[in-house]
Amino acid sequence: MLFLVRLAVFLSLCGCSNAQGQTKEEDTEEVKIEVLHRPENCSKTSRKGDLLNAHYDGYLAKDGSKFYCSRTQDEGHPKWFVLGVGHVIKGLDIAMMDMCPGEKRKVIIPPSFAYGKEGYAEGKIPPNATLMFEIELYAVTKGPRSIETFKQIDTDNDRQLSKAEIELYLQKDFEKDEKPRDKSYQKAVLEDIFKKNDHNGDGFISPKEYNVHQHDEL
Ligand SMILES: [Ca+2]
Ligand SMILES: [Ca+2]
Repeated sequence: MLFLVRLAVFLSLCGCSNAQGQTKEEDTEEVKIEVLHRPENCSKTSRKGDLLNAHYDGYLAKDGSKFYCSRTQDEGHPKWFVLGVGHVIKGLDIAMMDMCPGEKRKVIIPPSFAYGKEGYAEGKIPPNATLMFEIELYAVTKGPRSIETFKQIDTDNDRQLSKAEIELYLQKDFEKDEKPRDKSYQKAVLEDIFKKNDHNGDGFISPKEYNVHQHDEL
């Protein structure tokens, strides 16, 4: 089951945008982060590609009205999402970096990092709205696109994932799975991964194509 989830995320992340950095010169607006509470014991912090579990409340900055509360949805379960890959608005991807489990933050997100000129949800978020979020992070787990996973797949350590390396990784994952899979299914999965991730078509998946942070000691 875990395999299926991982695979689904692996496959679905192909078209994701780079949430950070690339649009910096676009404007001078920035995401403001205020740390409300940081646990004393903070051994690991959130990074791009990590799977996060968090509650967040969203408010319109102009009048403080609440437009979103994760606590009132899904029977109050905190939300799971992969950080830094566009699963949430750009501003939240930025605001939740380097956070430790148990940390609380208040963040101000300008419209260019939120819903922009268009607004969202039929005026629930009006055009050009600055948003304020209160975030409480519960858990940080290494996501499917972590640097650890990349290194695990890259058995010859040349910073490129070859078809053979990914095939081996899939093979191990399939073996963990209860149900036996035939070779053709595995081959189809492999082809699909390359179709969606090998953007320059050189037959390898680079760290960039895999979408992990370049400066994470690769
Ligand atoms: Ca390799
Ligand atoms: Ca490539």
